[in-house]
Amino acid sequence: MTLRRSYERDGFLRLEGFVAPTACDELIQRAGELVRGFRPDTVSIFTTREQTRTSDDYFLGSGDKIRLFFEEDAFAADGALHRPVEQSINKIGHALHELDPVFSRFSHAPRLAELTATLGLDRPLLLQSMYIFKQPFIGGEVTAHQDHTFLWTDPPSVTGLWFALEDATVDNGCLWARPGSHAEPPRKRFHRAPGGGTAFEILDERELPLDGMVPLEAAKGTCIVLHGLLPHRSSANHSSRSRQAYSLHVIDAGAHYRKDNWLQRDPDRPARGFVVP
Ligand SMILES: O=C(O)CCC(=O)C(=O)O
Repeated sequence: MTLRRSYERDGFLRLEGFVAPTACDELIQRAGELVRGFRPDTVSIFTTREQTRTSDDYFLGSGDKIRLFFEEDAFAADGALHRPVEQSINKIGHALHELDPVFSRFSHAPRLAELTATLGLDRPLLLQSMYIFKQPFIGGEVTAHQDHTFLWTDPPSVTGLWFALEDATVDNGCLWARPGSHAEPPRKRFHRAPGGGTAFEILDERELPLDGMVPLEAAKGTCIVLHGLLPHRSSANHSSRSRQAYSLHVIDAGAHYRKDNWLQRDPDRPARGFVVP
């Protein structure tokens, strides 16, 4: 079966050995440098459970910047960090792919353009990048969601390229999804609220089904491609091993990107394709 047919059937692809171990290590090292250079004047926590937490200006302004977000469980009751800052960050988002030279080089590799062309994205635009630490002991759960909820285009086009930079297993919080469930209609749409902050527009009251989800364990170097309508989740990491991953979200330039999507860019610096002019 071709890659395209397999992707259309399952809503995801697991491409083992897509990234060389040395390239994974280069991204891990660079993310470490960014964290060590972080001097927080803003403490923003990333969680998929509480919508209000994601509404702060630091988050909403991060679409074309490099910003760091803390783990929810990083803080003691008195507000102090339990652990050093490098073990307390949930993720870095959301424009590493264009602002950081190391991540930009990785993200614009011709192989990624070839992959998205194979999947049928005619005019791919790199919209969002995230470096996800899934820290040992405190790495937070990511509840079941469809990426289309957050990066809405008409028609749906968002496609996730998720790279395991370390082995991702059930123990340290790998991704889970049910093959074929990208046929599920979108349940909700996350958008900027007219009065400020963000809100969910409920389109279908039913919860996303968790039944039948299987662990997408991924050895270091694996690329997992995720269809924008595929419900997926990951558990909290209670193990002593981190589960670092880099995730890129690509949309099709031929699809309409809503003006009230949470991620907005400086109009003078629109999202670009794989080829840097
Ligand atoms: O890495 C994770 O645990 C979740 C990532 C995810 O949901 C995504 O990249 O769309």
